[in-house]
Amino acid sequence: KILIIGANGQLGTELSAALQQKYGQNAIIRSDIRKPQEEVGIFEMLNVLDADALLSIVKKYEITQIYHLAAILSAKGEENPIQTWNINMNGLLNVLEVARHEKLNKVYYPSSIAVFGTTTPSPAPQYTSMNPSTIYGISKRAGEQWCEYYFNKYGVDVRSLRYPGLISYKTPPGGGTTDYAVDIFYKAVEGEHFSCFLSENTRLPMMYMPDAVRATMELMEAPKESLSTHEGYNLNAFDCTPKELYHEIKKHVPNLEISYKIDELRQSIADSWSDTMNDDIARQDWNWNHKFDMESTTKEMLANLKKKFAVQK
Ligand code: VAH
Repeated sequence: KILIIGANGQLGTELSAALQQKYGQNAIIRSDIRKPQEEVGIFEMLNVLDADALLSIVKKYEITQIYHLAAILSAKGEENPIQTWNINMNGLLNVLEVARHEKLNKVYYPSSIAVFGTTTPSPAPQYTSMNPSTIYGISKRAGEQWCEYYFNKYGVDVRSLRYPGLISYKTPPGGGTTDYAVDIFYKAVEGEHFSCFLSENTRLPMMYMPDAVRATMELMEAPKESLSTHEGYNLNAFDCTPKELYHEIKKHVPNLEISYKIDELRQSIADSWSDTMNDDIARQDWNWNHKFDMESTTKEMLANLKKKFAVQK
């Protein structure tokens, strides 16, 4: 049985659906700190800081794998750094400890381009200098190292990916720096003006959610012997700037207008991240290959959001 912690989030929602699709609804226990809008399958309220509650869910459902997706993201995390550290770090440690003691088969831990910093070259190599500037990034880098440590010291098979900014249409993102790349599609479909909080030439790595979900499942299904690291694998698809994305969307939605209202905090965070990543190690170790680029992501997002809004009308 698989426990998903943070199942209501932007990634959690879609990863839960994909895992239920593959393993059946009764094999997946979704959990989050608040109830989801619509209940799909088995759901348990869970605050990952409550180690006892976590252990009782693991025992109740005979959990063998945990996908730990709960965290406070980059921009939001800067509002209360100590709380962000507590949730992101102690949440992970609770998961790693229960995995060790209950001898779980596998654990999944999402990392991010947020582990990179101003000393990281671009394209960011798999092994490189990392001095993250946000508490979110610091917690993700520390988390990666704890994962490597628990694998080497206790044999916990924990696996991780450094995601780019994720673009999706099912659940809005919360508190990230890359969220402009989701919001622009919503504004395009709603026929509204788009105000961008990053400057037009801010280049960031991006990925369409179906690629990110597939990468996660392929990594988790890869034979353990093929993995050369239990820190976060670099995972790359495409990179773009707000200006490039705007002009790509405009090909399909000619009347979309954009203006720029820079958010200093998120601009400084974005400027500290690498423009793009080298993901050769993921391609070598477990045959990673992205399917969506900026053009196909744009087509998919517009088509799916139009359907979503048509239904809601
Ligand atoms: C954020 N979307 O912006 C998240 C992610 C790539 C960054 O971790 O914080």
